[in-house]
Amino acid sequence: MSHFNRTLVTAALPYANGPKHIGHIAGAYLPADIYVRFLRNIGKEVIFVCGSDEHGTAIPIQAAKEGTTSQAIIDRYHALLKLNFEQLGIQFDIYHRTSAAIHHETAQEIFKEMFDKGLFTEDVSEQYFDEQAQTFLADRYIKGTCPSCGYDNAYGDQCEKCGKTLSPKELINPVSTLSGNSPILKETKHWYLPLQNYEPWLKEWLIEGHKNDWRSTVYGQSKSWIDGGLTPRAMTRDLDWGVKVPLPNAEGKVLYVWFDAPIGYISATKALFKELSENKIEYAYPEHTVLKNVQADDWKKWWQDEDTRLIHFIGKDNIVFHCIIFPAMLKGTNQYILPDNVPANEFLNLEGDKMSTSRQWSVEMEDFVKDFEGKEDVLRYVLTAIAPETKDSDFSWKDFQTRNNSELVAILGNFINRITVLTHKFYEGGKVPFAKSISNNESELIAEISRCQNSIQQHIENFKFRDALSELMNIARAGNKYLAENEPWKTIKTDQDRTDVVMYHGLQLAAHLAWWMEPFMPFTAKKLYQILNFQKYKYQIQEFEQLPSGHSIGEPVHLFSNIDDELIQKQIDKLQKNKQERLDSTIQAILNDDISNDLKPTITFDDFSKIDLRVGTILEAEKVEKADKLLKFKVDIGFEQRTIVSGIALHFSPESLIGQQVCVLANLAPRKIKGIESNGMLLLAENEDGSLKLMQPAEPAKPGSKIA
Ligand code: B3M
Ligand code: ZN
Repeated sequence: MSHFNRTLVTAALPYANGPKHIGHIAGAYLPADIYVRFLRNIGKEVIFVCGSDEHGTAIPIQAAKEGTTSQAIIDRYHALLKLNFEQLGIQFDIYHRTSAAIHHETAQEIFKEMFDKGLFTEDVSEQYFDEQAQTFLADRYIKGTCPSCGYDNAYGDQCEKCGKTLSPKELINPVSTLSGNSPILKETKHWYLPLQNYEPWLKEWLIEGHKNDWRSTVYGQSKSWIDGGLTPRAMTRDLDWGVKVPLPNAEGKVLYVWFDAPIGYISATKALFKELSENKIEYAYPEHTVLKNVQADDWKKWWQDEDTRLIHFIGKDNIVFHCIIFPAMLKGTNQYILPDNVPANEFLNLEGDKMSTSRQWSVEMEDFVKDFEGKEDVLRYVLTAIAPETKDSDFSWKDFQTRNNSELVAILGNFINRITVLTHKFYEGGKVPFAKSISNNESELIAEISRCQNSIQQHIENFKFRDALSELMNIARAGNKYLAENEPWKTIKTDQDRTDVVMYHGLQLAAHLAWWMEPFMPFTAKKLYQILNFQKYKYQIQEFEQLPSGHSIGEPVHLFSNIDDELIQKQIDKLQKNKQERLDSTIQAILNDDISNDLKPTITFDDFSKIDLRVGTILEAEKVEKADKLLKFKVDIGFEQRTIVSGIALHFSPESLIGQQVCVLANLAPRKIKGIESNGMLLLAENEDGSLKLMQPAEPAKPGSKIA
């Protein structure tokens, strides 16, 4: 990688619609930060841009939920996210926002450019429209019954119950969430990016060109999208929140959020250079000269010069946008560079379950920094150690505690503490001793440190941060082993020269650790620099000696401290409490809404004994033609086989019911349904969410058995 020079790093722009959790940090922001810090440290020209994504329907929906305006929502969460990132040491060069004027201008400019070049197609289609609210409805504003599983509250873009991706027109009985009315279909015009036109180029650039250097998960997902065939994708929406479509007769239309959001990377870069050139912001890293004395126009070399590498850090749910759609936009304009790599991470689960803020099964950044003040690096360490780089991984509080206590405290912290305490004990003023003649042990130590360092660098350059971190810990392990084997606390009594050699080497190792740990644990590195009375800019990557003989180190301080069970239990309890509350409220909802009040009038035992319930076995099940909701069954009830028609086709596939046992009301008078005589009725339980469950004997029973 040494041949490249300039690198532009981006991390996904988080929606400013709520707090973000540690899964987001592990997914994109932390690996990006480690990468950037490392490049800065080795003197590469690099900038790191990010910002809040403040458009899309997510924002007005959150505003409605909180009973406030979209503007209030983005202001609040933009400030919160910016603060939380800072608190965790995520050091962007700029944290911008897509509501900024410079972003609106940039996004409109690019749209207009593409429009003028004839890169869009126009299409009129029918979309749901709420007559009362006088507005077209974004997919998320429409709810209805899922055609796949029958769930009543499915959204226009997805059923949250069965996970199926939907389009609003597939919903059964669609309802507008704005007014509660059924929406009508109305024609509307939109501009589409004909992705199919980019297919030949994508095959060459992505499928051929990035076969070997992109992560297989990223490459695989992108390739299967392309292989599945690309279709035109609407780049505009009927919505009143977003970047206005810069064309005449486009009132009430805004750019699709996934059109404008990635352009946010470009506008953030523009804003960075504009502000720097006007001296509005001071550059954070004085030792790093890349952003000194810049012109507003310099953003261009970061986006338009072929020598710049562009790297997008994102989570796996954003892959198609960064690997296919945004590159197609950039390619279309023919003015910008394309991403060199998109090291997307998989998902981080929490205690074995999917992390989710709305389900209150998450660790929010804002909570972590409050509950674990001063332990930001522990989080960075753990999230890197378990980074979901190749597959989903799991965060658990117990593991967090163990990694702190038996890795950070027991290995890294322990080494630093021993070497610095001994230095003060053995040498007046904590002075680094002079090493006279070295033995094999020292050569081995030096070789091991240098092996680890090369390996860390290689892993970081290949976006393997987990492996890089484990090699960092190997340096500390080598230090502990070296001290244990050479026992300077013993030799001090007999052999001053030998003690000096060992202490000298141990101290150099500590200085190396400070520099190499900085990308991963910047707060701790800072502490260690102080303890060693050393500075980052003095580090010489090619040298073993960092602290010359005679250099005085500072006072020893513990880098890490144990996390006790109580603190961890509190977090576990909090999660369990949330889970219990969620369960309770679901049960409450069932009790309140559906089950409590509508009890039918009392009947006598005689009335009850008129009912003849039997166990039946379903022998055949098929759909009834021209009746979406009906299924026709042949049911064995022991002494005979019955034909029964039931309105449950939206809930079950016929095949799944064959062979199942079910309770049958056997003496119901025959009824004709769609021309078929139905003899009896299948009994089902209806859940609070409208889904149905067959009433079955807990153990198989003989068909015809009486139920009483
Ligand atoms: N805001 C989605 C997300 O936060 C979206 C990313 C935009 S990156 C240009 O996952
Ligand atoms: Zn569903």
